[in-house]
Amino acid sequence: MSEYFPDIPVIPYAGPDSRDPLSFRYYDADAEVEGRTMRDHLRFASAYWHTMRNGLNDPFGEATAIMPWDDGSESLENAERRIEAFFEFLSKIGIDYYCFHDRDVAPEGTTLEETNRNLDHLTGVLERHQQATGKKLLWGTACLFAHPRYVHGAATSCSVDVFAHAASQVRRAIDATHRLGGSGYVFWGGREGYSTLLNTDMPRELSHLARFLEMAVDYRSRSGFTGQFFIEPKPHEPTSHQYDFDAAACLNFLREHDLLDEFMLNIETNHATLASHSMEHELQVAAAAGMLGSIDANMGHEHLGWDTDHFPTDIYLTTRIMRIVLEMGGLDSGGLNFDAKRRRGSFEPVDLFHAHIAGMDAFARGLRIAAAIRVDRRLDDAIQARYAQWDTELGQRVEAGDCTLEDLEAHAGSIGEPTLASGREEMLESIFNDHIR
Ligand code: XLS
Ligand code: NI
Ligand code: NI
Repeated sequence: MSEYFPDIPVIPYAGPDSRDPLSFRYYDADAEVEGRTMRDHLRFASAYWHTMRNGLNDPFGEATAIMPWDDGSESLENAERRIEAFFEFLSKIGIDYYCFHDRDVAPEGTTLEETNRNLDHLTGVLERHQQATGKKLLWGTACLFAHPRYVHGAATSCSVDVFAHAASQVRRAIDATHRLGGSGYVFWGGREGYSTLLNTDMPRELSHLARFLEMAVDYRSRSGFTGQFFIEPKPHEPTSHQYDFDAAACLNFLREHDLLDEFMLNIETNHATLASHSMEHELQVAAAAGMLGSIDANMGHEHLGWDTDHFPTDIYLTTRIMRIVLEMGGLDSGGLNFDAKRRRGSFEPVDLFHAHIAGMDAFARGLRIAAAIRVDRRLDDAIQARYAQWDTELGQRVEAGDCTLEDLEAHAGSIGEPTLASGREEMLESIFNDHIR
């Protein structure tokens, strides 16, 4: 097997004083935090579509990425070479998992039959590389947004013929994920939404989306795949309104269609910010419902209103994420998938390493800082103290549903104007800052 990254070693952990950019300064895979290794807490995955298929073009300019292993063709040989390069990358960077769309790894053929054959073949190649390297599939998915047939949507297309194509694609992508032992399967509704209500029957499209997911659930149980299904919310882009707008909208949709037990959510930072939420908000909404399953780890740019998928290098962000993950006891079958691409100017192959190292080190720091915040307890105690009145007899009665409006009016009449304490936001931010080191 040829080497695709010949000048790059297996990236070592060298400690915070290291000045070698091709070393981890914070991510020490086997170091323990709260009794578990960093590797187990973080469950990093690399996204095949960004790492291997993103040439770094933007709406104003063509691809810049140098990919010596890729001849630019749609041949199966080229697809195999990319997979070889990818597994070498995973081995050298020390990432255990990956995620992919069907079309990232296998070219579409001229007939459905040929397309399926291509996917089967390349799934076999992925399988062999997994066996040889010990790398694992975190989740698979179907690309239901790139091909022109999905211009009006896939499961929400105005055409039942397109719906049928999408159904076939999901069936095959579930099969591939199953064969590769994937922990999960993601539904990101790429073009499930609308551009204008002038041509859209929204209730009809939404009911089709529900039927589509029901069929996937049915197929999963019949096929014997036991992986977790995830829905990935996103508010807009490419459509101006996506049906899976945010965590709350997804939960509502799943509840309405009695699908809550079959899915969890895969929350992505840049999608949260596009929805005008913080990532923390989205994670909290999902976690509070017991529905936080996995994370697409990236971040946007404060000046750009697009899913720029930058690598997550902001330690405040990673700390906030890891606080919530630790609080809920870990990600279980999910992971931290770097749904992230290098900036257009970072076009050399070595930048794939720098970018992942930056994200992994930022999460390792976030994990340690979040654990320290939990030991310190000042922030948790402040929240508890803030709601202390609810622990009184009256508060407990209200929470238990054992109170009427008249009871409360009697209480309000007897106490006069309530006394309130400060919310102490700046003090709490300062305590948070105590830990950022
Ligand atoms: C796009 C999405 C996509 C999903 C997988 O914005 O984040 O990459 O994660 O289809
Ligand atoms: Ni994503
Ligand atoms: Ni995204």
